[in-house]
Amino acid sequence: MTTASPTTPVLRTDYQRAVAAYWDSHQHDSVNLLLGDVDGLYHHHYGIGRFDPTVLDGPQDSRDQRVIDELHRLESAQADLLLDHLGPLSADARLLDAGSGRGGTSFMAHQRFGCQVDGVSISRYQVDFATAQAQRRGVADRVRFHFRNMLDTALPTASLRALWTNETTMYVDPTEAFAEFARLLEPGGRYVCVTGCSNDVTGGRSRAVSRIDSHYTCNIHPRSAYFAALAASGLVPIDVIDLTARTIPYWELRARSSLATGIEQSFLTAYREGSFHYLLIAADRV
Ligand code: GPP
Ligand code: MG
Repeated sequence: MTTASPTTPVLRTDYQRAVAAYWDSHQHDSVNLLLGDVDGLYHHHYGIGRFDPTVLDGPQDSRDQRVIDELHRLESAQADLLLDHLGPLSADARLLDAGSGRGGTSFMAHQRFGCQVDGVSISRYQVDFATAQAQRRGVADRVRFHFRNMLDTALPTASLRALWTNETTMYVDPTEAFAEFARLLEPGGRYVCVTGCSNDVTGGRSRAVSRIDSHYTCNIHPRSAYFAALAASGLVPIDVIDLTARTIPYWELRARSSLATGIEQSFLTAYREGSFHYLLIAADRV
């Protein structure tokens, strides 16, 4: 897609510079690279679905690889579920991956729908990594990654049939982001958000949620903030799916793997105590 230059610098604030620096410095994150090496889809999101408990048994020397394969399968299942909610799409539809990471969900969308996909990220490292993947996969003319801020993408107004955020809205103010998404979507266009959000009902942010924020330099929003921001932007929810119970097995398996990073118990605590939800929200632009 032709893109104008952003009207403001890509990194607008000290916070955004800190987030970009965090992701630019994550170049040896084996929990993501080893999973991506399984089939060349490098994800920066978590998984859903039951794991096969037999991966933990059997020969010790191949246990790690069995667990890696299984965690990757659950992460790709999450992306597949997200794509299921983009709606029927023809190959001439234009799509945006807002916070595209190393490109995993973008490539899956292109594979499934044949559409042109643009991804934006404020990490130059991630944009370069994903662009190299697009070249390796021979789809660089159809799947493109840009060093851009999702709050100011400079993509044309009403140019997109669908867009998604796969665990990226905890880095932005949802009101600002959804206003830009509403601008980008054509009338009737679809926005799908998968996110972790704190539970308004249990009150302020729990210790476990605060630990997750501090681990990833992010700012998890309350559930209510999503629906207020959607309503304010003319994005009308059609599906809201609580994926919390479906993501807990992923964290249980990850906690038992040699790739555990130390954040697993915080996710398990937050989800089990009910202070945190894993949600998919699909909304239409009116
Ligand atoms: C990172 O995925 C995802 C986030 C930083 C967003 C936080 C998500 C929430 C649901 C709160 P990753 O794949 O880079 O993380 P890890 O390296 O831990 O696998
Ligand atoms: Mg990961």
